[in-house]
Amino acid sequence: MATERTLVLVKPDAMQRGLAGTILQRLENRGLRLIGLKLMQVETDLARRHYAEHEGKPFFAGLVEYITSSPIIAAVFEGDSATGAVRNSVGSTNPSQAAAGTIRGDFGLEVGRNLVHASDSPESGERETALFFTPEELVAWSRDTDRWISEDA
Ligand code: D4T
Repeated sequence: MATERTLVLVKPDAMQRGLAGTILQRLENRGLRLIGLKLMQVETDLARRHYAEHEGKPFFAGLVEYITSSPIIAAVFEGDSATGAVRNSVGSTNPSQAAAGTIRGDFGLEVGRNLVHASDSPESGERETALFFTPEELVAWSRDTDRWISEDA
């Protein structure tokens, strides 16, 4: 299995609702390794670049307004097949259709308040990580528990 990096954003609604710890804990509990973490206010320019693929869509302006409306936490998780694992834990884009047991399925109701962002491919994970973190802000480390999480560690 390939080690991947994936960017997670704890969005403004999750921050306002005090769900940041719960969301990060769920991902940490899976065995993914946290290698970058910051609390930040996203400015409009960064929001537009992060969501560039959605420019021109009817929900784009609302999306930029939402992600810049309150501080967020940006996190980078690393692990075997991290992208798919995080997406599965996050659940479907629209929380009303997300499976119970996922973050969106357990805590959300609407697509415009879907609590968390997760990179949709390893390539997006690299691109988005570089938008939110400098290389110096990422920490390479190993854990004593890694061999209990991955056969290859
Ligand atoms: P993000 O990027 O926030 O992790 O969400 P997803 O990867 O699950 O979904 P996405 O890229 O298709 O959508 C990005 C973002 O736009 C919002 N959105 C999306 C919306 O407000 N209305 C819509 O109709 C769609 C498709 C929600 C997530």
